[in-house]
Amino acid sequence: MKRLFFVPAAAALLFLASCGGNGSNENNNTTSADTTSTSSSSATTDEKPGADIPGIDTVAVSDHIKLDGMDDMKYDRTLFKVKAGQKVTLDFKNIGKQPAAAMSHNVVILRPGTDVQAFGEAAIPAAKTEHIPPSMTDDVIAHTKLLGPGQTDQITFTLPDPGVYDFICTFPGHFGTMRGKIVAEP
Ligand SMILES: [Cu+2]
Repeated sequence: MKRLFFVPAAAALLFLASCGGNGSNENNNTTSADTTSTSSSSATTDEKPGADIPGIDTVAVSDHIKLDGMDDMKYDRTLFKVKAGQKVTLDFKNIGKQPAAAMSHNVVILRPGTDVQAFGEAAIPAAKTEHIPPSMTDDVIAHTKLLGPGQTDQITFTLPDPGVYDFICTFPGHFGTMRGKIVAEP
């Protein structure tokens, strides 16, 4: 005799709280990392110094350049083009109204290859020399006086070789925004 016990299976219902979707829809990867053909025509850079500077094509060669310094710690122009080996006259004016102790300006033209950041930092404590750092005068092609509001200065200089020459204002805190380039053409 066989007795079959049909044990009623206890309906053990296991609710597995499967938190499947964490809703991580943060895949907004709009980074189009595919840089398409950065064709750098490096073959022509030897001929024209500064050819890669944006807007350089619209700047005419001149031997007399004018530049203003303003109360918003900017120059009115930042790009010039001259002839290497030719005398250039620079007329600089501080057209601002802030007192000289707070907002003076100059123009310091640096030799190509000068570390502009290092020069600007070295100039900060050099108040006795109108913020031209004595230890780095070899890097200076020419510079104006340090001008208070309404003052002007005129200098002449010659950029000896073709190349790109940075110029900055060395009044403390200014060289970050007051900087530009003079391209000397062959
Ligand atoms: Cu300045």
